[in-house]
Amino acid sequence: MTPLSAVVSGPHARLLAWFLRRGSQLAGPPQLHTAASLAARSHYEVLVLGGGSGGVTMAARMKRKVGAENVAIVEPSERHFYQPIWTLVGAGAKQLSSSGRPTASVIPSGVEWIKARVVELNPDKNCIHTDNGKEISYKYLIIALGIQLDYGKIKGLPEGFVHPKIGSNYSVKMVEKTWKALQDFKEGNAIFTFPNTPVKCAGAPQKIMYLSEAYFRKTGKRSKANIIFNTSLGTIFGVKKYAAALQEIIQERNLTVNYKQNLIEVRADKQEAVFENLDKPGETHVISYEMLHVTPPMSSPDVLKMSPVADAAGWVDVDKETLQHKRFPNVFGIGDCTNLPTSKTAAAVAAQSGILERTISLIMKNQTPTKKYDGYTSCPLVTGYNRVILAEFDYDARPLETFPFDQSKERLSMYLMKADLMPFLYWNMMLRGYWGGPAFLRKFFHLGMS
Ligand code: FAD
Ligand code: UQ1
Repeated sequence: MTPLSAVVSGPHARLLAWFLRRGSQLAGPPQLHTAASLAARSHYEVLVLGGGSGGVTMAARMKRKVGAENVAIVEPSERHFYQPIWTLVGAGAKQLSSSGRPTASVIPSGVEWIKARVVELNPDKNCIHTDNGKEISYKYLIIALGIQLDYGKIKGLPEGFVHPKIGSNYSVKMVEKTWKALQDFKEGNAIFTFPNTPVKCAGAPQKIMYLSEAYFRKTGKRSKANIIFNTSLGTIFGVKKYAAALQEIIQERNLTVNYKQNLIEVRADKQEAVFENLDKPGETHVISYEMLHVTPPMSSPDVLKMSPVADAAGWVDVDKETLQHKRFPNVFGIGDCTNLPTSKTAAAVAAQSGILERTISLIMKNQTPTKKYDGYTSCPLVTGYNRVILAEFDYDARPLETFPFDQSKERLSMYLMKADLMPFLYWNMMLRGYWGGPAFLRKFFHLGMS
């Protein structure tokens, strides 16, 4: 059946949109989203910037607080992606198609989807501007714009991606190229990089190295592969307990790790990568590759860098416990675009969403926020096609493990959780505002333990 909205345009469309909204307010369950809004209003009680993990999750939670008709999400993309599965897509263990759904299907029903890009924030006037020339005002603003991929900061990229033997799990456009490069590998250096910037999911750059090593072993190519992890950092992982477990794996599997090495140029036509030594400025060296996995430099989205909500480094400047903006009390931040001093993951976003819901509820009642975010984040370190070390930790890089066993050991159960349970939980619970992280499970499993 053709939806009514598809055959109506012009002034009738606005009338129809108003009618549908009104109908949804009056007549029980609201309409399902089939398209971006026909006629967005210019004011909302709660305006959410970004319809990724944090944006959709918070819109679902805010809908329950203030009603769907009072919430809108500004998001330009037609598709919403579950990015954590790209690690497995790059290794050929999952299909790319399983990672995406239409944005329309994840926007909570009745919530307005403003299909546009935010180009300016004006928190002094409680409004934002979009790339289609609209000004939208709000009572409360939630910023969830994610992190920006800066491939262009590496000389020779992104244009170098037209060549074979190079891929990147961080981009929907390049993730399948990783799998192709793995399959095409014959003999030589397989290089994996980690940039000199904050990144999302700091484990992902090395997860694909372990998967590649396992793939080479499985296909009889291991003896022909020299596997190298060139990282800008000075350690393999920021939490000692998991770093020790990873170091053992690195030794056992004969992987080479070079610290303080930053990728600055890719000569993809010649299959060469150029690194600078961060300890010796000006010193560079060139390595030939048979396969290159690039983790790009990342930064705060450009629209935030120059905005009044940013700190000196460009991130949304929020209180690390309440997620309320430090200078604009009706502005809040969640996820990768914030300066929360924890590792940027969807797991962290889940935990933050429960705290932020509580913070906003109290602010709405003119009360002081009470619930405090402890920095919980989690990184399922995939170390093979059926093995995961489940890192979970807080602001102080202290392990904060959910399960009553040592999570620094590689386990099949944790792999199944990462590969199958987590996507289900994400689409069906987190995005609907019903998953605030595993703290309740942790408490349950640790009942009676000191
Ligand atoms: P996003 O989900 O990225 O959403 C940001 C949204 O803002 C996007 O939809 C974007 O289109 C929109 N946007 C950007 N600019 C504008 C603008 N100007 N106007 C309007 N909208 C805009 N996390 C885990 O927990 N576990 C894992 O195992 C894991 N593995 C990962 C592996 C890879 C390869 C990658 C890439 C990520 C992984 N993550 C993992 C990280 C996780 O995906 C992110 O931390 C999470 O999605 C952050 O949510 P967010 O809402 O902050 O940003
Ligand atoms: C988690 O909550 C989460 O958010 C949905 C993830 O993102 C994909 C994760 O990877 C992990 C590990 C968690 C933590 C959940 C449990 C059950 C430990």
